[in-house]
Amino acid sequence: MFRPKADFDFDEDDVVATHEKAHAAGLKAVVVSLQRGIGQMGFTRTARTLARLNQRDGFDCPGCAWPETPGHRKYAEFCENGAKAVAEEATTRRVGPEFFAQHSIADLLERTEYWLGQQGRLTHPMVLRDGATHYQPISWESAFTLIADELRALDTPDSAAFYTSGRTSNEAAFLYQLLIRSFGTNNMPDCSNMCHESSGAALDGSIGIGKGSVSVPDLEHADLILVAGQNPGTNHPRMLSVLEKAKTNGAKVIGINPLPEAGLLRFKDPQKLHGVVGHGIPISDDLLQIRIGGDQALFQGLAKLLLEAEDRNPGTVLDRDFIAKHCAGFDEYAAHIRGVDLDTVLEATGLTCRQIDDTAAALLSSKKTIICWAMGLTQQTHGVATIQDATNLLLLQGMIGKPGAGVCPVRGHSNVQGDRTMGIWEKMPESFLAALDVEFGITSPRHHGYDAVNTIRAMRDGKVRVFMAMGGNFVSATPDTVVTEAALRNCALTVQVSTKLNRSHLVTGRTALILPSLGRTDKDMTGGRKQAVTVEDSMSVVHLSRGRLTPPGPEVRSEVGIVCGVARALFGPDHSVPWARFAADYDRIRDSIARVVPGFTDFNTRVRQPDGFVLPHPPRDNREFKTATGKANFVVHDLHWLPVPPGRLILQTMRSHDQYNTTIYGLDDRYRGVKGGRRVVFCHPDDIAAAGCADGARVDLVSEWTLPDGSIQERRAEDFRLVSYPTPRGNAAAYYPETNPLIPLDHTARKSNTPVSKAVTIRLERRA
Ligand SMILES: Nc1nc2c(c(=O)[nH]1)N[C@H]1C(S)=C(S)[C@@H](COP(=O)(O)OP(=O)(O)OC[C@H]3O[C@@H](n4cnc5c(=O)[nH]c(N)nc54)[C@H](O)[C@@H]3O)O[C@H]1N2
Ligand SMILES: Nc1nc2c(c(=O)[nH]1)N[C@H]1C(S)=C(S)[C@@H](COP(=O)(O)OP(=O)(O)OC[C@H]3O[C@@H](n4cnc5c(=O)[nH]c(N)nc54)[C@H](O)[C@@H]3O)O[C@H]1N2
Ligand SMILES: [Mo]
Repeated sequence: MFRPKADFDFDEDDVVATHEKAHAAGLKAVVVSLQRGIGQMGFTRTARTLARLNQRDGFDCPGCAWPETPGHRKYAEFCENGAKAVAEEATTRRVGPEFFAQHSIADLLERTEYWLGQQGRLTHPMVLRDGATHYQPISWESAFTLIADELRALDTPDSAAFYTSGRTSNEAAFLYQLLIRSFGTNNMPDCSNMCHESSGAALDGSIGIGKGSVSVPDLEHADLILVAGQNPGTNHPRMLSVLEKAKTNGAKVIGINPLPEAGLLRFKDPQKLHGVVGHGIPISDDLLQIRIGGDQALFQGLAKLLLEAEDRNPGTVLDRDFIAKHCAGFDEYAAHIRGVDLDTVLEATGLTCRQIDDTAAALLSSKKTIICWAMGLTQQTHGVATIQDATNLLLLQGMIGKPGAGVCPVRGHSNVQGDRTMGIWEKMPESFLAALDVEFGITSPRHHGYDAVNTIRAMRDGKVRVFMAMGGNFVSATPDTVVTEAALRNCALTVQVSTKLNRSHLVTGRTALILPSLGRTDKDMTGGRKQAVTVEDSMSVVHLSRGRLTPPGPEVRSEVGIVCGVARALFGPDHSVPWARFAADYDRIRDSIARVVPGFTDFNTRVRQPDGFVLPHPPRDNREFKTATGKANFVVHDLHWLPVPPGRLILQTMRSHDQYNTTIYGLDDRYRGVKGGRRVVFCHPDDIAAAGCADGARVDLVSEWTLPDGSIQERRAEDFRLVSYPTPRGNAAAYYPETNPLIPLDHTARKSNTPVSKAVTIRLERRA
């Protein structure tokens, strides 16, 4: 049985790269799920909790935003990593006042994120006063007053910033943005800024809505699915069952990834017998091991091959009707694509002519194509352009707004998409703000606020003095750790609404608060009655989520309760927003959402239908495109790719199989054959040799960033083990958050301002 080690500090000498071949899921995944559960919460609670995961009357899995298959929920629709996410939250370990009395901030700053997360659930509101060495308990009322006093003391509301991580429910998110806008700012950095912002920006410009256009049945009935820049075996394991079903129905799946990720190779569905025995079924028909940053070139190259095929056999390739009726900008785009040089495409992608021809052939013979993607595409300098070029490719064949075809950005956090729908965005459109003002008699500020990167700049420059976070781990999730830590320490007050301890509780403003909140699995009795919340998945399905477990302690409050508490202290009892009524009954929040947010009419009734309801998506529903041209836009982009400077590598920072973002579950990465440590860097054997090193040697990673004046700025992350790995030459990979100190704050994607976490220029330095 799983026994947590008494001491979680590990020695990097213990790291073993087994290089064993792996397939995703299978029996081992079931065993690991149960072990993690039992280790954290005992047998009965494990069985009860896992049985409620993603069921109609249960709670939404806090793991990822992958949807449930409508009408087909199995008894145990969970995956190994969903079970780990639940075990983290449903743990019976506790972090209360005694813990904080025992551990000073200085002591806790020495611990790893892994150790911090393993200590258990936060149970009491705590305050770190100016100059204090330890957190001390504080009452809820005093905490709310402290926040209100600091906010009122600011010169302008724009000196405060309010972060949101993507687990926050629709109800809490809606009230949170209402609090922030009532206070007078749009400074709403969120995890989406670091995640799918590039997808939102790209799709908004191309098809007039920043969300994906496909459903689970679409995937199941597609002819061709491209999975680009995504590691579903680890990060969206339930997607594999859908891909398997699609394959059974005859679909071809092509993985596009620098790494041969296990989930893209073979998959054993643990919920089926053949999944538990044998070697699993192959998922990808082809795996294109592309160079980091080469995807835009691939999509442009494929478009060129389609245009040439159309020239050879006019009327057989392009969907001329669709283009004429629904698209703008085709001629300009076609002219641009004809000028694309295929040799450049080969160099940028590192792929062979044969691979690109075969992929073009797959597109030519498909009547229903879907492109799925995640962070490998979004966290690139040219992420927005890459995604628009993927969309252009689909538009050529009319692959949007018909069954089995479309765009599929695969979201991260379980309600990150819903938080945006609810108004968590530093630049919500006028229509939303106007409706909010009418509903509540407030005047929302109209000037745009700070996103995540701009919030860090503003804190660094002393412009933001109060920082509040609704969940997440801002200091570890953001780039340029040294700069970000200094920026946070520059604040007068930092407030963290959290379920678990993390580094953001330790790198603080002059005064700091920890406000313990309920998670998805906990029973929510706010206002003395059983409350349910709602979430929106990656495919725009909104459904209810009800936690069943006894909360970690009587002091722990819901996020809704906490927002309403801050609001009462800040605005007094006579505010035009009925905060107390909202806290007493979440149905009343949903009534207001129904009047403010498009698509939520009859919210309370429709969300109680068995599978919830699907939000409108004009391109998917009626091929209606609410862009400036009123059409789906072919957007022309110059080709960008990432030549590797001599003696340097392009580093991508990614997740292991044993983490949830900054929450570290364990030190193994089973599917990539790494055991016992996280400070590893995966490199091509020839690059290891070229650096004069051997597999297993210890190196420092030094990133190089060219400043506007041409000088080079260096950043350093020390002591990583080299792991010889099948990544393209010149490309390397290592885990986040350990590598965030290497990413310059200014290294962001054009248009979306997303940190470029997947392409950092580094060199390896041998350690003595
Ligand atoms: N268990 C678990 N589940 C999670 C999370 C977690 O941490 N743990 N996080 C959640 C969140 S918030 C998110 S956003 C998602 C993230 O889900 P993913 O996007 O799958 O996460 P990453 O680990 O960042 O993986 C990026 C993938 O892109 C590939 N890649 C890197 N650069 C490139 C490139 O230039 N081109 C191409 N084609 N591929 C590239 C990498 O090799 C890797 O396979 O998962 C969500 N689900
Ligand atoms: N280098 C690099 N950096 C990255 C990425 C990358 O690929 N590479 N990925 C980026 C991406 S895609 C994302 S989404 C961000 C993630 O950024 P965040 O969302 O900020 O980070 P998480 O690690 O998911 O946050 C974990 C913390 O959330 C709190 N928490 C968990 N559940 C709840 C809840 O229900 N309520 C409340 N109030 N708190 C809760 C717990 O205290 C836990 O410690 O990181 C980004 N940073
Ligand atoms: Mo994410």
